[in-house]
Amino acid sequence: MNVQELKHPGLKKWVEEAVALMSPDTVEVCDGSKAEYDRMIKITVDAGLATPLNPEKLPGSVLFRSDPSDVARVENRTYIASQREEDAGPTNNWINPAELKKIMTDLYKGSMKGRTMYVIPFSMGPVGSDIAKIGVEITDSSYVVANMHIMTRVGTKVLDVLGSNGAYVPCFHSVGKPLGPGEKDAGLWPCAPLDKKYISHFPETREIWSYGSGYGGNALLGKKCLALRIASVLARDEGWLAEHMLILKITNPEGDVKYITGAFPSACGKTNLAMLIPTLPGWKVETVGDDIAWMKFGKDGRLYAINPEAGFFGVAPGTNNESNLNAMESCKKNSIFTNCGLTEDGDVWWELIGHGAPGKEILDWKGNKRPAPKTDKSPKGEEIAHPNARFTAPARQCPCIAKEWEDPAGVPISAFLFGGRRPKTIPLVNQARSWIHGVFMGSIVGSEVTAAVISDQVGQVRRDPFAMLPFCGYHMGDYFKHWIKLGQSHDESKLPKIFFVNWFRKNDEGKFIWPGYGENSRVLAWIFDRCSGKGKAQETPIGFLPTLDAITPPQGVSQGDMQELLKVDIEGWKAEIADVRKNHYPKFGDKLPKELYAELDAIEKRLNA
Ligand code: OXD
Ligand code: MN
Repeated sequence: MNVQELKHPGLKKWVEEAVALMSPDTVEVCDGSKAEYDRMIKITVDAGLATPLNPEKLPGSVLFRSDPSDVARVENRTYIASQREEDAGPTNNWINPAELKKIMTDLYKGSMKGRTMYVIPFSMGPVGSDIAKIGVEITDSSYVVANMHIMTRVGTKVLDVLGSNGAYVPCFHSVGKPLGPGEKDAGLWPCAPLDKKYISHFPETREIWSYGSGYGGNALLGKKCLALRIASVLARDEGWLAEHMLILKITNPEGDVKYITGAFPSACGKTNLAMLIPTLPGWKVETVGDDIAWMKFGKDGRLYAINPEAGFFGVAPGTNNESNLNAMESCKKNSIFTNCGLTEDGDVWWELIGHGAPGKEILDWKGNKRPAPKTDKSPKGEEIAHPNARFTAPARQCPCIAKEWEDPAGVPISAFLFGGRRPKTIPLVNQARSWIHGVFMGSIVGSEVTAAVISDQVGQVRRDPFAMLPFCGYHMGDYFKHWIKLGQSHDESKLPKIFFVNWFRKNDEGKFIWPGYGENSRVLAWIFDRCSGKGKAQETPIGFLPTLDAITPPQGVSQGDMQELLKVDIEGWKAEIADVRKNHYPKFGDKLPKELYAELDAIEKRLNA
């Protein structure tokens, strides 16, 4: 389709203005068809950017290698450009929007010369769902178009819903690498240098402008930019929730079903939990979403969640048949791999995939020939796959995808989980006493920083409230207030119950006490039962903990271990509370709701009683 055929005058004008600014050679409006996807892949293969994989092993799949400067989300180049700095808050990078638009307009001038501009109409959420939102991304990257086909719903069907005056979030994206006459990418991933990359959000005007990066959340603008940073602002204004949460469907042995969502910071096994294979006989766990949940109130006063995405953008290293068989199966075909190793037989390989690589040589993520590894481990810094190598796979290919995953009405949520990687103090599971106590728990989520994240903080606990630290599009203090207000304005008995979980407790020798993975189903079963008014619990100063006989320990976990996992570490909690009071809450200044200080005082009093 060409721009002249667009039936939405506002959209047409916006595209025409972008064309005048960015000067692409040609413009295409994406129709979302399979033929279009195949053409995008062919363009990238012809440009030397993608390698087709062995069709007998990974039919319909390709591997990309990005530029070494363009391998992850760039948080220090990500901006919330609200009119007032205080509306972005202390946890976001702020620039005055007019100033930022001026800088970026200069960068966008002629940035698409020698390239095609693609106009991608996309829906976050099932097309036409009341909970879904429409975005339109303008990009000069065929890699982005192909990924957006998998991660969102794209094309003419979205334009049909938009009609001639529907609302959409306009999203600009350019890799920032115009081509001169006759110039080609010639196998080099196009992007701009780090100090020219900008991932910008304008919350008041609901716009996204991204420049200079072609990778993941920097470039696939439906995901973190729209579905979290902009959507969190929409949700605040419209009375709903846009959260960095997985969505699970759980069925008990009697056939009763409940849905729960869970927020966890990076490197806490979120995708693994979303696709867990339960070890508890008779229980079934299915996936609705692995990263983002949008939740609105139904007429019955309950919260209903949709997964706004249509695919998984999963971290490859560490994923194997033991840790996540369902993810391995999801990316067996029609998938895009980025920054993985390439074996001699045309297969992908990554660290902790569960086996060495065949043959004599392998190409690493930079395209260098290396000896084929005999095991699945590499020394730190010498990895064959980049530690943030990814697979993009259609959610419908997941063997445990729930049949309701595309229900436009969403699924009713019974529980919220919060969790982090905490070697000490935080018990295996703890149920909040009330909504406000649960919001307090969410506001203090912390996780031990692993080597993969920020090296100078390794081993320390970094607070990541609601796992939204890099994704909240406004002041976190106001975000806490929004959660509190939702509780105050709805019938609490119909709201999800709130739980804090911790799969990562270690003993004094530094060994994990709880085996995690499928065994987490034992904890999910207790949570499920608590939501049905069952499940044995005792009231403690920090919340409701399972009684010692409420969770049957997995093999290898002794009664003593269970006691350790389920005890209230009074001294540890006092230190936790002191840290929140001294180092965490003051960051939010007078925007920190007084209700949260009241919770802090109350828990301290109970611990001292
Ligand atoms: C992600 C993230 O990629 O949270 O989902 O960083
Ligand atoms: Mn995420």
